Amino acid sequence: MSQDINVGSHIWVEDPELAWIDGIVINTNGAEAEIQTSDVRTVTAKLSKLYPKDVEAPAGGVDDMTKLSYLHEPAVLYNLATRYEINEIYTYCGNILIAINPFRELSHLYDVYLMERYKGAQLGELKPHVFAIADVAYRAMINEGKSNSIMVSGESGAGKTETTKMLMRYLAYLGGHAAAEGRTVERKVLESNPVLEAFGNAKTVRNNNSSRFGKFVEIQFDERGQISGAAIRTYLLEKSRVCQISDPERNYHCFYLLCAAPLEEAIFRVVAAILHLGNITFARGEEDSSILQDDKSKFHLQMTAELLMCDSQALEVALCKRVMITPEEIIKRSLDPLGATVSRDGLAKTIYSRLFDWLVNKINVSIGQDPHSKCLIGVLDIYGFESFKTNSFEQFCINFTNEKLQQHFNQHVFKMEQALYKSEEIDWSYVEFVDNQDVLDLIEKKPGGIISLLDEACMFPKSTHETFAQKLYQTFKDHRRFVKPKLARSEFTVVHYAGEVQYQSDQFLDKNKDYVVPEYQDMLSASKCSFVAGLFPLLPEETAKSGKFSSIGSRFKLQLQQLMDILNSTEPHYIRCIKPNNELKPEIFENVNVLQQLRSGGVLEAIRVKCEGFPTHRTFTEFLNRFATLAPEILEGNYEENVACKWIMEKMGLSRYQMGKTKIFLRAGHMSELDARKAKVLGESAIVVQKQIRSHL
Ligand code: AD9
Ligand code: MG
Repeated sequence: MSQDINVGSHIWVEDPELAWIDGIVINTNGAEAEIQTSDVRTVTAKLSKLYPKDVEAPAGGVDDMTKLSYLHEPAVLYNLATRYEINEIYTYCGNILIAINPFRELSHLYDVYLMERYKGAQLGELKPHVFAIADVAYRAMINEGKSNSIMVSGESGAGKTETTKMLMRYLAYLGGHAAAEGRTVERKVLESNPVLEAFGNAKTVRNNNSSRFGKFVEIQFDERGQISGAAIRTYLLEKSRVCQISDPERNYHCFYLLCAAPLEEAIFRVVAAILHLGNITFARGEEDSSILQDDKSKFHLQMTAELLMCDSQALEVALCKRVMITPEEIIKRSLDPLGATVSRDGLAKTIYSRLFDWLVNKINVSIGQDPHSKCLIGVLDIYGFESFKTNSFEQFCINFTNEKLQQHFNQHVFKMEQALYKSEEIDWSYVEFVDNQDVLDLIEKKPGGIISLLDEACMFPKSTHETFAQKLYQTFKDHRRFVKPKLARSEFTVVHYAGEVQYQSDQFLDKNKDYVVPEYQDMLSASKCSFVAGLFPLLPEETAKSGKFSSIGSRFKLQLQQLMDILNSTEPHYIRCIKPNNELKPEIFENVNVLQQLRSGGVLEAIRVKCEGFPTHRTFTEFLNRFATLAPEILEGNYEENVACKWIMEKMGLSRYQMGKTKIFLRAGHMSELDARKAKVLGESAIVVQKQIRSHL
């Protein structure tokens, strides 16, 4: 369907700084157009790169993207920006809620009065809100007896954890008990937040209270719809933070809280031990061995041993020496100072992650699960897609998670579209659906995916990150989602759904090995402090001595699969959090930054899926109100509304649209074509409309 390009059209044109700016075409020349932008500049651009602007769009934006006449990138962005300016931080995109961090208290948005209003309200009846999503999930669970889940995603500092807390507060409000004896389950669930945050959150450059783990809270309900139990699952705590932090970032909050806490509690004993452990430094001893650097280090070693209630001699040996088991003999090898430091950090990380797991388990026991519960609402607060200057194994796992969730999301969006088409009884069979299965295969296929190859490399003693990378280059040289960067020796690039990410493979092997050195294991399981010993239960002889490594990657993959299994058994709801700027300040909306997040969060992908089908639907009445001028003759006859709509479409020579029971479903480009014709009819000067929606999304 080609269109005449005319002067006078309102359009969006790309802009290096603002991403998109609106303007009017003032001249055309072949495939080029000259445009006067709204900030009164004249620019030229290819006609094929212009998007139509809806001049009839309401001034304050629309609360649901599907109400946009043109569903394309600039319209979506502009709509969000307009709303953010007037403190409307929530917008729907169909059933997806987009939440833009206000970086200021909007307490009126979350009070009990508002909770009461959202209770039982239809989605769309009130303004978009997290409460509305929680309410829909709760109603669906009660009415259909089916579990629901709410997935909250977004980049660091976008507001996931705050949103999750809001959701949990609202669910506690809906499913709460009249205070019986003791603390209710919902109170315990809400109270678990500060504890988990103390041990799992830290200040980073992106967020002052950044969660360094993924969290899935499963809230269980009884048949009366009251909360009867809960379970918290956590994913991939960032262990390295225990030993490596760069200014101005900080370690986990608990290390600072410790300074204000009494030492008798067993948990803080362990936290304190980790602090002392970190202060032990090593100097070069005889040959390539290492010794404690000075008296200070001796003191810290002593303190660590006392706090962990283990033998200080054994601790020193365990730090400085390593037992090697060969088929012939057992050798005790000395570690050089660097090796001893690595070993020390390994110990700190292991202790901390065991402590964290213990805590999560303790919270779960304290809250209690309801074995009879049939329905649950799961709330997922998980790190969004990450692409930094250097990306290591953590980013790889995080992005793998996001690929998984993205597939789930796409399938859902597609299914919802189909459901709508079906309910309107229209033919949808030719709507195509392309998802990201190929990236997932690249990462997790067994055998042959990156995770499998990494495990193989870890089990083969002679492997290095370079041989691992070579193996990847060889295996995936023709894979369209894998790229070997130019001149790379050990880097590799994965073409993720949200963009390319280059990974540095140098620490992949080490980070994938989850292996507690037997010396540490023996020493700590023999601790006189039952709490410490409990963190290191004795392993069956065979596993302990075989030195067989357990792979973090494979275990994470399994955990993720279990999560997906739960999610797949639920009715999903999605909240996409957006961070409007990197200064963490209110009132700043950075277009380019937001667009990137809409892309990573799959919002643009969801729109693409919609555009494959029928991105614009209008009720017959709405359609006629807008376009009756195109066929004034219908006003004279006494036609059924749907007949009149069809008449207009046929008169305009547009096909491939569909008539539903109450709505007309338009393909990408139809709306702009109709608007262009209307403008012509209305006698406006010449019109340019370019439909490029599909090719750009
Ligand atoms: V991270 O991946 O864990 O680093 P989150 O969880 O996405 O990140 P978080 O919820 O911690 O971000 O939000 C960051 C900060 O933004 C909070 O500490 C608040 O100061 C601020 N924020 C987020 N959402 C809201 C809100 N709805 N109202 C007011 C908010 N402030
Ligand atoms: Mg968080």
